[in-house]
Amino acid sequence: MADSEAKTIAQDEVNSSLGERTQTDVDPAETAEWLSSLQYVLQSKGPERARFLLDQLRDRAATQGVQVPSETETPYVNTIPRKDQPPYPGNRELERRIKSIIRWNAMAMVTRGNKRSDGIGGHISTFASSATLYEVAFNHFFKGRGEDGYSGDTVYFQGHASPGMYSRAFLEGRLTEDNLENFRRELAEGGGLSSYPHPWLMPHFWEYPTVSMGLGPIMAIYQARFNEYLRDRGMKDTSDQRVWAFLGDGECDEPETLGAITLAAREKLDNLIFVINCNLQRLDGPVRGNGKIIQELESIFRGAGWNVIKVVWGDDWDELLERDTTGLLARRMNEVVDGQYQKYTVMPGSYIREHFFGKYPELLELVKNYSDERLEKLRRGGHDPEKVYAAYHQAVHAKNGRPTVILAKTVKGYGLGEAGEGKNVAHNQKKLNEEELLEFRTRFGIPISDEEVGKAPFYKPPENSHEIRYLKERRGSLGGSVPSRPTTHPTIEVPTIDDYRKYAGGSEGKEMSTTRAFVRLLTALCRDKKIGKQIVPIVPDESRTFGMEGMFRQIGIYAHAGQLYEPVDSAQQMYYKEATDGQILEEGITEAGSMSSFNAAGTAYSKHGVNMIPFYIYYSMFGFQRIGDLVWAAADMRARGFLIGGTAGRTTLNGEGLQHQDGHSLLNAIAFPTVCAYDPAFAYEMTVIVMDGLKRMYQDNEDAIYYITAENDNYVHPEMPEGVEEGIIKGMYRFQSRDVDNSIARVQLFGSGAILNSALEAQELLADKYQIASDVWSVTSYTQLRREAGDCQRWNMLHPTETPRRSYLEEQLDGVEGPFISASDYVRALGEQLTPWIPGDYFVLGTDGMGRSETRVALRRHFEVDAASIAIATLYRLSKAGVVSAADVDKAITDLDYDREKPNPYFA
Ligand SMILES: Cc1ncc(C[n+]2csc(CCOP(=O)(O)OP(=O)(O)O)c2C)c(N)n1
Ligand SMILES: [Mg+2]
Repeated sequence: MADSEAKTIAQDEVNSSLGERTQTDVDPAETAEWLSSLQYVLQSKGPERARFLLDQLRDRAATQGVQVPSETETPYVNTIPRKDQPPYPGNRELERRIKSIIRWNAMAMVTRGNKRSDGIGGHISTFASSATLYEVAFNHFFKGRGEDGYSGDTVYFQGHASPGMYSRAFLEGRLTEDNLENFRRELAEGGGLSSYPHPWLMPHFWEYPTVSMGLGPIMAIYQARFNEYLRDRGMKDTSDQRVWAFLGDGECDEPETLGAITLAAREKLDNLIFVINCNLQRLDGPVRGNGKIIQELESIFRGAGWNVIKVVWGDDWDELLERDTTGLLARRMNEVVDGQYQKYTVMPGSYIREHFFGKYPELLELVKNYSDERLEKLRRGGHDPEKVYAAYHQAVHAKNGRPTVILAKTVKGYGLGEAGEGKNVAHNQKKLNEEELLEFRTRFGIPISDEEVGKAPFYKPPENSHEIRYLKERRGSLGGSVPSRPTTHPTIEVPTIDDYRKYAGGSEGKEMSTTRAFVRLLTALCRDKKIGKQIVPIVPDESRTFGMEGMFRQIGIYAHAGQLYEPVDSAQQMYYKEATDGQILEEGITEAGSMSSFNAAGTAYSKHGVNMIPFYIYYSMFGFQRIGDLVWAAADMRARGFLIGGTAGRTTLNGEGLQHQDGHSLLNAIAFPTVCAYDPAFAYEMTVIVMDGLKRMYQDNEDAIYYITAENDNYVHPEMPEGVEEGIIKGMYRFQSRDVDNSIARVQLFGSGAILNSALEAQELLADKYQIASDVWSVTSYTQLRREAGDCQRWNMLHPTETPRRSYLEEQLDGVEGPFISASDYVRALGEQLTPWIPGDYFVLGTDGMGRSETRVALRRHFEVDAASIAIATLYRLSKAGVVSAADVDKAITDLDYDREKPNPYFA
């Protein structure tokens, strides 16, 4: 190699790859020698060998104490050089025309919607920035469901790019003009289109909801892992099914977006591709005005072990980069911060010449033959189909055991010109005026006349046009339209309660918890011949808390790699067994990750045509409260399965204190329409509820999620009384009556979960000490009772002349006299839901207030849900009814040694 050439390389290397980190070269000749050796190896042996040698050098230097920080950031240029780009397989011109029409209709649907009814909202700028990213994927990569209906890729679309997806579906003939017209008007005649991806609202179309920022990416990771799980366990061959997540650069600030990326690398998920639309803007302004989001994300993902493909510059920059032999242009690219790049997009070419190239005379020289107009048109990589194609191609062929992230630089509001391109207001731009429409139309060559354009009409080429034929042919050859979701799917036959009578019995005098009862049942279900294999136990590092460690050995913990070590407890029966076909998803300490697994498993019926049955068992405090948004997404995507809130109940989990004691997850659950929430007291109640859930969700095909609290209080469980199954499922049944000779009154006591025992104790107390008879009811679900009662009431209101319907609750309490006293380990609002339907005086006790560490006995007194509290409340209500005197109540308070001046737990 000539000396001068070596020098150029040396300078190039130092300048461009080290960027600002230029150091003084104390011995240029020596540097040149090393670089020339590298050049030789590269040319004669190729890049693999060069990488090997560099690794060796770095390792040797490190062992000699030379600190060589591992570089996770590469120059601010495309990862794939022009010479390595594969040829583009499609018809570029036709694809551009199709894309332009899709852009137009996407913009038109938002504009029309907002012109017709101001404030309907929608987004134009996000899809404008990502149209190329989607279109290349639609034309060449996304695999449809295929003939069996359950093959194909899973795509998590960036939520507010949905107008683009509808617009494409319109051209594909899947949506009508009326549908587009009714974007965000879902109650309009003929049906509308949901604002964002919502399978609940468009069950034949959307598969996975995304628009709550950060949930798409984390769910995509666990979906990709679940695909591997299905394959490793021999449930389904998912090897050809990829998972794509499209997300925004601003969205990367959400902890959920990046919080699980190491899992993807650790689990070697090369079936997973993230496409991050780096338009450098979020809602209010730049994502990293003073820095560079692409570089920041590159470091993070590379450090986490992902393949990173940067698509920064369009092909018109290639020539400039190639002509710039000094590496100065790459250096300049690296110097400029995102806020400034955003400025360049809104400024004329003369400004770009002066401020970008003008920093160095050499760069000005480089573009001296470029007109200002040409400088202005230099494209960003995310708008160049060939660059995007090259990135996708590399991502799907990488197969190197790593997930891939594509960081595509784009312009927010691309093509909107004055209406918002690159402007801070772009995100909230909802409509274009006549002039802007005209400009948009002309820029993208949409065949709409000047007279018509102001109305922003939709445009669809004829069915036999090249555009429509091409687009349909492409989707046809890729296995059909994306997204799509089947509305009928296979169901399975599940075992019945009769098969599980053994688990619906009593504890034969022994004490145990409902958690223990649940784990026993789950263990048995995992062995069930009909459904055992389909069960997916999910735990976030709490198996031992719930006494589930016995399951480790029995069914194994899923680990793609198997078990590469001898577990420390291998000599024990219940050792920590990891296996490639393990069944348990032991997620570590991540409730968000675990819930994402639940969502993947809970939608396997519609995604894969395989009914998987997730049981996600967790600390109930860290459920709805912590990851409620993912549960909301689960409801939206019609996920099915069981959420088991362990260590539930504000006073039942005692020692753990304020942060752990859950007295409101059942309150939270009220708000989730598909969630059926239960608070069982006994083993048989637990079993009846689980068996009912299995039947309804997997055999009867109902969209539901069962939330069941499981508690750690040990007590004796009775045998199941005759005929209570319906009551357990519907929400209440009379558990035990106590008559008293010459009783002064009869009262109704409601109890749930462990607090049913307080009600039973109160029953004794009231009978023995105060001559009061009572019935104790086990209320397994206030919420289910209320839902049904409310539904009947609504029907009766709207059908006033017809025979009124009666709810189960009303039927049960027909002719029953109060007072009714309710107590649970949850906030009073839970029980108070029933107020309108209770046929008499109704008084609710509950655990409002902050938790604390204490014994159960002390806590139940503090929160006023123990037997004495129930007895005092009963006497108080009887005094209001004139059955006992105020003095009697006063005496009881003293006799029961009740501190009447104790602080109100509400505020304590
Ligand atoms: C959890 C959550 N918080 C806030 C929002 C409101 N929101 C919608 S889009 C958006 C900005 C998105 O920016 P970016 O991710 O960069 O996407 P872009 O539109 O630029 O492609 C925000 C804050 C949301 N949808 N979800
Ligand atoms: Mg953005």
